[in-house]
Amino acid sequence: MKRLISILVTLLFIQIAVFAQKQIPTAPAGFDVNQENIPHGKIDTIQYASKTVGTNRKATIYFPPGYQKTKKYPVLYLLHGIGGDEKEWLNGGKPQVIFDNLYAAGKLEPMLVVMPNGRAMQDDRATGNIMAPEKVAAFATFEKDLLQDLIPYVEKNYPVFKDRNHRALAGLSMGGGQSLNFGLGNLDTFAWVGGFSSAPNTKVPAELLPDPAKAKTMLKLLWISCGDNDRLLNFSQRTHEYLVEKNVPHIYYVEPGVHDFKVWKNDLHLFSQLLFKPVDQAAFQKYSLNP
Ligand code: FER
Repeated sequence: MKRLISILVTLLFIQIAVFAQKQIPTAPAGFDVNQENIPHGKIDTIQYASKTVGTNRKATIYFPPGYQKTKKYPVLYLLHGIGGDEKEWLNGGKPQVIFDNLYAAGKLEPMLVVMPNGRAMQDDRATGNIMAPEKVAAFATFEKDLLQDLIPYVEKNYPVFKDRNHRALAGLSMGGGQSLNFGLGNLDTFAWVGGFSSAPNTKVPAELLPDPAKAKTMLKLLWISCGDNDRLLNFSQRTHEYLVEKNVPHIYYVEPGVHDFKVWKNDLHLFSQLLFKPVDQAAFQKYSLNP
């Protein structure tokens, strides 16, 4: 009996030790709660002429607290999911609250955040059958709109840096697939890439990253995250496995959760703090459950 108890106690301690070792970072309580007594950023809607679609298209934009036209900023392009539009992040994720809080804590490099409509077609509203083939195809068409219409518009009209080291691309679900596809497919344009709960539009790994050596030298940060109970986890998992096989440094962050804004807000909180700062690849491990 004594022996049994001592075995059980030992097992308990091993459990505790393993648990302690495998804590992954998560956003602290209150990270997404509006605080009245701190400086707040500003939100605006912009319109740009899209040659790709042949219409004027909308995007929302968040300016950091203390924004000054005489300064220069890097830009995060932040993409929505299949049921969303240029307002989805603002409505569902309140990124302005997350960012305001991070700025107040001195944890964010000042940046503009542009939230476009990633459904690049004439009627780009998220109405009717959002899974209709032509609507899904419009998420791929957005690559051209982003590169040839939106980014040039932003860089012509706002005080921003115009090089790859100062452009980040990230998104949730369909927007995560877009970010991986367009980001890794256009390494000359983006150095910081993040896919949150990336959807089935994510290219298969060998197409996504045909030249791992090039990606390795060019990428500052490649972030892949997903909730552990998300039915789309396999798209992140297979990408991660390929990156491991090809030795491409990246963060693979699997967190408790499903396919929802609780996960994406946590991702945004963690991912945004890494942007446009010196990168410590050794610290990537702390986001992973794998030793
Ligand atoms: C699919 C399942 C999910 C799909 C897209 C999604 C195009 C996208 C989900 C989202 O953006 O939240 O089969 O096919």
